[in-house]
Amino acid sequence: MKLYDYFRSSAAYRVRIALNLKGVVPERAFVHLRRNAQRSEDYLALNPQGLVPMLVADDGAVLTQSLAIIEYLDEAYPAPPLLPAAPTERARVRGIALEIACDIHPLNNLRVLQYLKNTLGVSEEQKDAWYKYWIDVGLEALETRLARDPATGRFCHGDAPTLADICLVPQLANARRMNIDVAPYPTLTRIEAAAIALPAFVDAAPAKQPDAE
Ligand SMILES: N[C@@H](CCC(=O)N[C@@H](CS)C(=O)NCC(=O)O)C(=O)O
Repeated sequence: MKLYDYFRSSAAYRVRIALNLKGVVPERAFVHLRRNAQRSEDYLALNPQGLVPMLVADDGAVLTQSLAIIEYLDEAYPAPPLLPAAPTERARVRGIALEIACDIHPLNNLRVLQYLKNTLGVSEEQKDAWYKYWIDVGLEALETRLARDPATGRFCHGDAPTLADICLVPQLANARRMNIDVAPYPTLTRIEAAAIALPAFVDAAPAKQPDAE
């Protein structure tokens, strides 16, 4: 199994956490996003979307999209489970994960920011304001939802880490990297503190990766 990774990618960070929780150690390849390696001919031949992460499974299957990769890992390596057993609980966890992965993260992706700046000509300040705005809109809704829902426990769902926490931790790291104040999100930061006490989360952090700069 080979993971195409980049230390600062929050989508790849999700997959690294899942691999660590499962105790699976893949071969690694590093795709330097700042140098546009994701748009090289070789990489696009494997993944026409030009995004990381990508996982090439042992049978040669090329898997893309962090959530699909994580669900593959959960099915191939069932322990510990990353989704609860009951259908409504699974849907809740997926809903939280998708809130982050579909409604926050894509708005702040490198190619979107590059388009804003290089094609639409927005200033650095306007680009940063866009970044902060969409993170705050997303985190505010997630904070409200998790704070009032009794299904929230030590983690986003109950007392064990799930797909939801796997998405939350990289998104908060991303917000912090952009100097966004996370103090208005006490439930999210409480859950983050519980998660980053676990070696699987610690070892997946951007600064700990071999390609970290
Ligand atoms: N929905 C995708 C998002 C993947 C994604 O946006 N990856 C970013 C890094 S976090 C990327 O490769 N960006 C390269 C670019 O924008 O050119 C997933 O969950 O895997």
